[in-house]
Amino acid sequence: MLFKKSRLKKVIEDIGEVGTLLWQKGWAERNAGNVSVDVTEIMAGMVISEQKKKKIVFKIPDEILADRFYLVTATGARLRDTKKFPEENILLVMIDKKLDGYYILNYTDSQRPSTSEFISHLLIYAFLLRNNRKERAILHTHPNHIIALTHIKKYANEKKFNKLIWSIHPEVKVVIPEGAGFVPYRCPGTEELGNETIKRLKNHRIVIWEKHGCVAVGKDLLEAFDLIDTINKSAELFFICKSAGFEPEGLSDRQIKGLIKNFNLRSHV
Ligand code: 2HA
Ligand code: ZN
Repeated sequence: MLFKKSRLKKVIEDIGEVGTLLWQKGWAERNAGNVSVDVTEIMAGMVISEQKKKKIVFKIPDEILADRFYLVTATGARLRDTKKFPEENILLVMIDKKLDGYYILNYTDSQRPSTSEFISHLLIYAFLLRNNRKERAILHTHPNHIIALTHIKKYANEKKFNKLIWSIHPEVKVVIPEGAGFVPYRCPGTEELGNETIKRLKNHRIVIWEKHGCVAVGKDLLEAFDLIDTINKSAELFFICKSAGFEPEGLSDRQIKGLIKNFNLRSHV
C-alpha cells in the first residue's frame, strides 16, 4: 500500500492529526476545509501501480506543476475522518504533464476527486515554486472567530484587521510580524479566489478569506495550523471582552513597538 511507505505515512499522519485538531476546534463542520501537501520529493523513484491510476480532467493552471505529486483531501471528505479512514479521504495525485488533468494514484471506486478548492491549492503551489518559497503544505479552514471578525465592516480590511489582532495579544505580533493578507469576499472554489490569494502570499503566510475562512502555508501542516490558531485566539479574546460588555483596550502603538524592538521582529516572508 502506497500509504504505508514511511515518509508518506508521516505526512498522512500529519493530515489525520490536523484534521482532528480542526474538528476539535469546531472549524471543520461537515466537509468544511481542505488540506494538501507537496510530496514530490518523497515520491521520487517510487513505483506507481497502473491498476489504481485514474485520470481526472482538470485545468492545471501552470506548467511548473507538471509531474508533481500531492496528497490532498477529496471533495466532500470530512476532515474528522482523515485519521480513521485515510485511504477514503486523502488522494495521492500526480499532475499530468499535458496540463489537462491529474491522476489519482490510490483510486478506488468510492473515491471522489480532489477538494473543491483544488484550483486555489494549485495556484498557491505554482506561486510557491516560482518564488523559491520553502512552504510545502496548504491548510484551508473555517475558524469561527476569524470569520466573525470579517463580518464586522470596521475590521474587514487588511490594515484594521491586523492592527486589531496584533493589539489584542502580543504573541500574534511575535509569531506573525508581517500580519495576515486579506481577500475581500470571493465565491468559494473559484480561480478568482485563488488568484487574489496568491497576490497576498507575496508578503504573507496566512490569508484571510472574508466571510468564509482563511488559508495558510507552512513547511508542514502543523506549522500552517499554528498561524491560524494564533490569529484566531486573538479574535476570540476580542469577542470575549465584547461579550462581557467591555471594549478591549488593546496594546498601544508604543507597546507594539516595544515588541518589535525586544524580539527583533522582521517578516518571515
Ligand atoms: O472543502 O471549505 O471552501 C469545502 C470548503 C470550500
Ligand atoms: Zn471553505
